[in-house]
Amino acid sequence: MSRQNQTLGEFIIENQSSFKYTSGELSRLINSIRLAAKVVNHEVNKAGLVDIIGAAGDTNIQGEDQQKLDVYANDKFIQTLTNRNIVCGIASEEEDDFITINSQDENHQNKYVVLIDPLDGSSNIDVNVSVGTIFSIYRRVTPVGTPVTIKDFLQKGSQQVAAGYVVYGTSTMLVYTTGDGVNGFTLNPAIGTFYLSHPDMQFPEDGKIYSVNEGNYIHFPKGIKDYIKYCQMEEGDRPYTSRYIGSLVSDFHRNMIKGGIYMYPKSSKNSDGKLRLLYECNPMAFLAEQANGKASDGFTRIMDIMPTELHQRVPFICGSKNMVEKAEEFMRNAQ
Ligand code: P6P
Repeated sequence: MSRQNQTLGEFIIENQSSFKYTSGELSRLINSIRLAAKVVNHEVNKAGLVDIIGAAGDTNIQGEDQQKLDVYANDKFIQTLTNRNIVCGIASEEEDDFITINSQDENHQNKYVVLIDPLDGSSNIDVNVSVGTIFSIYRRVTPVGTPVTIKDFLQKGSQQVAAGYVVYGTSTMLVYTTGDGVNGFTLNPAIGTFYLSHPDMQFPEDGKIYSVNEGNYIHFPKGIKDYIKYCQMEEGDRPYTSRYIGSLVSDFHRNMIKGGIYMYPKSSKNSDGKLRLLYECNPMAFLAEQANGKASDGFTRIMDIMPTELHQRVPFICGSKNMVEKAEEFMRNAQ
């Protein structure tokens, strides 16, 4: 089949054989995310017209004010994943603990766990800046037929079977990998169908964009400060351009297309950085590596980090391979 204008559904069916587990499972997993993405997209796109923006009047375990759309997106992804009867557990930025999904056949036969950041960058909603959903999928490690446990969630990123994001931007895109490259699908809202628009996405090995919140500069480790100054220096192809949207999915997506590096380092304010290992850094790291990019905490490959708790944070440096390696060099030299 010509890949031009291939729909997401056709792509999944055509590529099921490359998914090393039972063929139908990939379809049901990604299709449930596809459906939830369309439902959330519909609400995100009319934010401001209806009473769906603003604070939900509650805070999540991170101590962050939950936005109404955060809660809405969280509910929709959990509902859709539950209904497809393939997932045995879900962890979410918006949920204090993981959720056990009691499959219709109460024997817990479902084999997958999903970890999600249902609406990343939600502080941008009220100012009409793009936001995203991030998802990470593992096979459970405890015996099928028993209730899911925390062990099923605390797996290294290298064990992911699929990961991706939805970016609700000037267009809505679903970008994902199952370990066989990264492909991007753009939603045609008129008919509610995702079409393959960005086959085989690759990070350029070099780039000229750096993404970091420079308002935290004085709190950064010396190595990060030195690298930022390196980016700003008049030399060779530098200075680079600073672009920071405040939405990881959007900064990542732009940098993957154009070349660039995203950094959320630890600082004297955030001793482990801000981003969560399990449902932000690991899925983005899986995508980055599948797209010939790189992701580390400045010293260690993100996907090699052994998680110890559901909402743990790690410093995050991700993007074009040569840019990440240069930043790591500055981090090593500053030790
Ligand atoms: P800051 C959004 O809250 C997020 O998790 C990422 O999407 C984004 O890159 C970062 O935090 C923004 O954080 O501290 O720069 O506002």
